[in-house]
Amino acid sequence: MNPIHKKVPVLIHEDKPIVESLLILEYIDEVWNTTHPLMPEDTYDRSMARFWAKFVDEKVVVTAFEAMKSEGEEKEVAIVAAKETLELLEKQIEGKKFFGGDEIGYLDLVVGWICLWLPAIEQVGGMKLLDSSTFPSLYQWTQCFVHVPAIHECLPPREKAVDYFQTGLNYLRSLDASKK
Ligand SMILES: N[C@@H](CCC(=O)N[C@@H](CS)C(=O)NCC(=O)O)C(=O)O
Repeated sequence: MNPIHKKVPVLIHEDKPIVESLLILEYIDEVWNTTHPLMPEDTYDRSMARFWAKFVDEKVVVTAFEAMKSEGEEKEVAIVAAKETLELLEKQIEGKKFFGGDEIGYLDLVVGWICLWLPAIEQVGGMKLLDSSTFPSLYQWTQCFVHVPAIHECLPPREKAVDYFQTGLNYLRSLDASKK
């Protein structure tokens, strides 16, 4: 269903596959055009939401993974880089309940992984990236987000996420060891 990247998620609708998480969200928003749209109504706000979604995908996710898997001095540098990206997100959520305003929207769903995956990444990487004193608004947002009933109901258990990243890290380390 995803012959180019061979990755999940894939949404199958009317026998046709839709791939890439961000595109899937936009597709859902357009097809099931509900009274509660995910995307902002204003054109400029929509392009900003897409900008920050891309930033989260390409920078926040990548720097957090890098901080988890690196070691020694490299890890220190990677942790600083990861915190710099979180700082930029912190500025985006300051003074707001959700990225989408009073209700969760597209960008909240895109940032949502930091409520489950990030703590697991931190645990496996033996480091802390998102703490409540450095990033009070982002931390507060995580608390609001996980308490939205629709989110709360479908959060997988944290141990599953920890297992996932630990297995991935062990695999990467075994590849490194076999190269030496
Ligand atoms: N940019 C893609 C990333 C998808 C992705 O990395 N999926 C991972 C799981 S989270 C996957 O399918 N990995 C399997 C593999 O790489 O073989 C998206 O947002 O949908």
